[in-house]
Amino acid sequence: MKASDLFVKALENEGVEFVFGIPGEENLDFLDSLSRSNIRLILTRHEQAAGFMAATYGRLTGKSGVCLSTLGPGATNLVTAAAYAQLGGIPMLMITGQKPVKTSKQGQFQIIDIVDMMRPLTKYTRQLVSGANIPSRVREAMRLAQEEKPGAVHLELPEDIAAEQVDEQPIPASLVRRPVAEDKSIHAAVEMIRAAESPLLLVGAGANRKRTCNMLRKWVAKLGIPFATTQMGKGVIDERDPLFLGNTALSSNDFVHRAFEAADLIINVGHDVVEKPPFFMHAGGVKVIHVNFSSASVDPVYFPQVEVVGDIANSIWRLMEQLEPQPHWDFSRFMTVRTAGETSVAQGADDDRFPIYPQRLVADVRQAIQKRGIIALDNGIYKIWFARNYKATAPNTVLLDNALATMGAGLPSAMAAKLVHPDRQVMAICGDGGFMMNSQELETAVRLKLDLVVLVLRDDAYGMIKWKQTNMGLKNFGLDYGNPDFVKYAEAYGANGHRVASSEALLPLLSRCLNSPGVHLVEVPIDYSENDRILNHEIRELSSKI
Ligand SMILES: Cc1ncc(C[n+]2csc(CCOP(=O)(O)OP(=O)(O)O)c2C)c(N)n1
Ligand SMILES: [Mg+2]
Repeated sequence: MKASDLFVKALENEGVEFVFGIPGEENLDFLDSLSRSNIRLILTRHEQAAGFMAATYGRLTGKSGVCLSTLGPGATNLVTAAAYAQLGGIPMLMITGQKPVKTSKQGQFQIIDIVDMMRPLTKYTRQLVSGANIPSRVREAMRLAQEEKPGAVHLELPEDIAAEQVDEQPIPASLVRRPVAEDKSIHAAVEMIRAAESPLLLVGAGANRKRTCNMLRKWVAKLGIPFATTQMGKGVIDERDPLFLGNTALSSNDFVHRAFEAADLIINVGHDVVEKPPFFMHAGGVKVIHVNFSSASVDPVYFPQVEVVGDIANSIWRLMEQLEPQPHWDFSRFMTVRTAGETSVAQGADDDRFPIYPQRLVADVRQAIQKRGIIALDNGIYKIWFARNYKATAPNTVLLDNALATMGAGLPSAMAAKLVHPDRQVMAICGDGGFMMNSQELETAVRLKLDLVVLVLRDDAYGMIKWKQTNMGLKNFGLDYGNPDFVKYAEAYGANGHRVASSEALLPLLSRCLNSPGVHLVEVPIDYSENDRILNHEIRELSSKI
């Protein structure tokens, strides 16, 4: 058998369903092998988008997504997606081609050291130097990508190795269970939680795993300890729960931070310092129990006193078994904060200004989309509004990136979400800046016949940076641009283009697009004029008064 056939068999053996990417001539044997497989090739228009799609597949399934590129320029285009998966704790395998490694008549044309380039961005990066090694290399790469904390891995398959004759077979995955926390750490945590007066549960990215979500829901129901979410922990527990205190979209000075200040213990589940800090620790301040698959990286703003390291679902279950609600627990201050926070979050939901007010946009999207519908956010100022105001009702229904926080991932990740969940409504929410970074994938979405809604929030600027610029007291400079006519732009791709013309028109238009087939781009003119006043000043002032 051809080594590339063995490579594809090894991927089939791992349960791979899709390969996202753009082949080059160095991948042609691999492509030929793929043509005889049930694995579906999803051809994209930029490798970065293929990488974001593979990563999102990994995020939603827990199984490594796979992307493909050629050598040199194709592989360098994967770099941002590698960083996205690696920082985001998302399993993803990148396969890149290479010129023949044994003999080649092309000098150094297109050759850079991709294996080395991927080193700081991956858990594992290797060149295949013999077809016989394919089974072990693929298994090892997949094992590492998927093991907690998941991340990116890379294999380089040179042309001559892909064409070798081999007779090896893939290596089946072992039966492996995640290690569980040691008894004494559980005991220490139980004692601390029992003795605390006002413990608070914080749910972060690492808790967004199926078993963990179930267990945490039971935990909250049994113990009645109020909880907050980080941006990437949204949806683990339904944010409509009466014990939900708020999301840490901002790192400080929001209502939810008043609850952090009132807590004497934070049970921090699944957070690590890669995500923007949800709160800041200070010497002599609140105590923290770190519950995660791996130990806490110490940081000036994060240095927990107790760590429960091991499978999170198991840890939560064992803590729950040993704990009962304590009569001395006092959550009254949390509940005051909650009430004020909920009022603040509801403000502006019915604002009828046009261009659309961000709070109105969040409220209307929430109303239009199903409970299990998925929103995939790009990066811009609206991400803060969605994280803060949008109530996530089911796990992994708010796909946002608060780790690399890259622009350009909104549309590709929505497309991958639709491939994984064809039965659910999916909406990409992008700024005009982030959308234009991978807007060429509209062609891919149309070709794949995806039912997808793509919101493009038009402020004709890199709004998020303008917000920071204003906050720093600097004059408006260097962040405004023009835009194409988005309706025509969508239509040029064979998608449906819509423009919101008034605030009342927004909700019916969103509903209509979500409920009709095809790709719908909706241009939403957006009013960011109050971002600075509200996010930097009003919230801080009002929350300090409660
Ligand atoms: C790839 C990349 N480049 C630059 C940035 C820095 N950055 C963060 S948000 C932002 C502006 C986003 O503009 P837009 O997508 O239009 O969203 P808006 O804030 O205007 O709604 C920039 C430049 C980034 N996060 N990622
Ligand atoms: Mg913008």
